[in-house]
Amino acid sequence: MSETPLVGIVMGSQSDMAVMEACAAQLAEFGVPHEVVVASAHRQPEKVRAWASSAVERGLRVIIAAAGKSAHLGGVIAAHTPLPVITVPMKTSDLGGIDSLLSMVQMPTGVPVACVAIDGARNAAILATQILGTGMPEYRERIAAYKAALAEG
Ligand code: RP5
Repeated sequence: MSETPLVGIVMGSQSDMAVMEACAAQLAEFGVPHEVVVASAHRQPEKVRAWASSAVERGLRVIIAAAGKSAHLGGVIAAHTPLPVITVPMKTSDLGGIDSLLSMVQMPTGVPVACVAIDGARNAAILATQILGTGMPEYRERIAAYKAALAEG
């Protein structure tokens, strides 16, 4: 997308992309400009810090962080930005994503992150668009239309 991104999607590995493509697709469906980056909290800590700490000045309003196993990416991102962070726990081969889920949802008081379901990529996009909608009526209207369509069945 050519517009300034409002939502940043970050994931810990290229291997997360297969799931997170659905997140980007949902944002695109809502017309939300977004960017996608792969940056690992433990393999590329400086890349994560630089990306997160420059997010506000680059125009981002919401961050979606996806990771698996000991999934500290969202918490590390939250440490470096005042923006809201939505985390997506990746399903894992050993523990089915419970490891990722607990790593994200049990953030200590003071540095919260929101957390959607295991592999809940689309819900992360919907929630991010809802957050944008609190101050940008066009996105609130798109969510309202989406919910109306859901209700139609
Ligand atoms: C995390 O470890 C990633 O978010 C990914 O979900 C998991 C496995 O990564 P790879 O070994 O596939 O790169 O860092």
